[in-house]
Amino acid sequence: MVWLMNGTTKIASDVIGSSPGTAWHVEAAADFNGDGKADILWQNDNGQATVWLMQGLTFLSSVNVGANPGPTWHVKGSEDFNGDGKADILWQYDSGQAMVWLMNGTTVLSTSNVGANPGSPWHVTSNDHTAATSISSILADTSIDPSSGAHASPIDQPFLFDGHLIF
Ligand SMILES: [Ca+2]
Ligand SMILES: [Ca+2]
Repeated sequence: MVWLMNGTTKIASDVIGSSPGTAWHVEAAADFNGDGKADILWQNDNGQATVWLMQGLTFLSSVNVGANPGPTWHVKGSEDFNGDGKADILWQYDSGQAMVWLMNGTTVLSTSNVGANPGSPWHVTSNDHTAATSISSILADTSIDPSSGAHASPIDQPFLFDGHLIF
């Protein structure tokens, strides 16, 4: 369900789409296709992420995002990390490792671990700009294959987070 708000006043609400079932959880609302309108990011209990592209309260289409990384990876939020106007996806693994998938719409462009693993007691709790800033100045040193979870070759140049990626 979406409530359309004017400030803190609810001006309309509507149920959107059909229920995908209890295994699916809304994780974030962000603009994936750059049309200025929020879309909805879901994750299934089995790990699969899916985006509902939206036109206001109208459901347009449902697209699986990338390969399923498995149930040990958790979508933690969505934020435009590289400033291209399209939402990216922030993940955290059970071990504590954070990862960002840079997206072009619903297509995964690249995946990179974010910084060193702080350990399993650490949990990403928010995807707002404060959280993006809180992981600023962390070097990302490896990339990861979302299908296998295996570390791939190190990226050529480490990048710094400062709300956005700086290459
Ligand atoms: Ca959109
Ligand atoms: Ca982006």
